[in-house]
Amino acid sequence: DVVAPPTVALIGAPTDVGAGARGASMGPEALRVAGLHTALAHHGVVVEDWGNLSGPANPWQPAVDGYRHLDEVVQWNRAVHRAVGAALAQGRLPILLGGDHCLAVGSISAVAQHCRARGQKLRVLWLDAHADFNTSALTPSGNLHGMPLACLCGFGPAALVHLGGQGPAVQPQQVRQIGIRSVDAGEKRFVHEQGLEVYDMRYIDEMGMRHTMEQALAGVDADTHLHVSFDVDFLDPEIAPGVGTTVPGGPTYREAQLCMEMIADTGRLGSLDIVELNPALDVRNRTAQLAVDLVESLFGKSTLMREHQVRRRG
Ligand code: HAR
Ligand code: MN
Ligand code: MN
Ligand code: MN
Repeated sequence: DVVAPPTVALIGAPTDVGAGARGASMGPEALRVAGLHTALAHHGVVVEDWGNLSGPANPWQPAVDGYRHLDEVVQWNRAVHRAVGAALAQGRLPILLGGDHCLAVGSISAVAQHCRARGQKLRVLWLDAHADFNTSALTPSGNLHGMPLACLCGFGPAALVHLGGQGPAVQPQQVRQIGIRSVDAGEKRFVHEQGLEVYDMRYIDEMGMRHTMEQALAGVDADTHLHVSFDVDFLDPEIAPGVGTTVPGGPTYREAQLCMEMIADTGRLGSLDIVELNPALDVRNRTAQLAVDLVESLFGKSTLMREHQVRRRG
């Protein structure tokens, strides 16, 4: 059956207030320069560019009570929450162009509110080298890009935990973490304690990306809204050097493509974050180009070819 392609809203959030390195603030422009708009349009996706949000500058201060730049992070996330909520209310599929990963609090809290109001199930796929499940007590850095998933699950400063109204935006059972290979000691205990479903690199090595994605997508049905939070450092740094916190041993080009293709096959993608791209550390914008290439697969680049093959093979 032919499903009408979605109308996408690109929402830029040019900031690095949650990160440990400067430069992710240039992510939205780098993705535009790499041709995100035309790449999606090429696959029949209608694209609206909603431009960039604005917010406070990066004050580059040390942590206070376990958080760096908490006020600035809250302000940026309020802006993201509002814009992503507006896009969803207008039937758009929001793509958040980060910016660092702290922005997922605003984005996913808006998605969760939207799903709750419509009685839809929400599944969050967290593609990342890191678990991003630190708290002020556990963090080694105070950088809030290492804490967004904990905040969304109810563990963090009130201003972030309650961004989308009372109570946590998501429950750990709604989340699948994929590609994880750098978790701090206290964070690791907390991830287990909260029962997050983690498909780390060891799992992907042993079981393969196909089996991993079958597991991570199990139970996704016609009633499910899939949110993909794509931290570009998910990818192996050999192919994606343009990120602030590289960790060796990530998915290869084809593993990452297969991951995106299997998400596309569900037809349930409802919203997307592209975060942590750092053009200051990139090589001739190739990480941005790779991110665009992968997002094309997420929107069904391979689908026509596959239908053709399946038909031929009978
Ligand atoms: N776990 C470390 C910390 O909390 C590093 C986190 C780095 N996070 C990201 N996002 N790049 O995934 O400081
Ligand atoms: Mn194409
Ligand atoms: Mn992250
Ligand atoms: Mn990361």
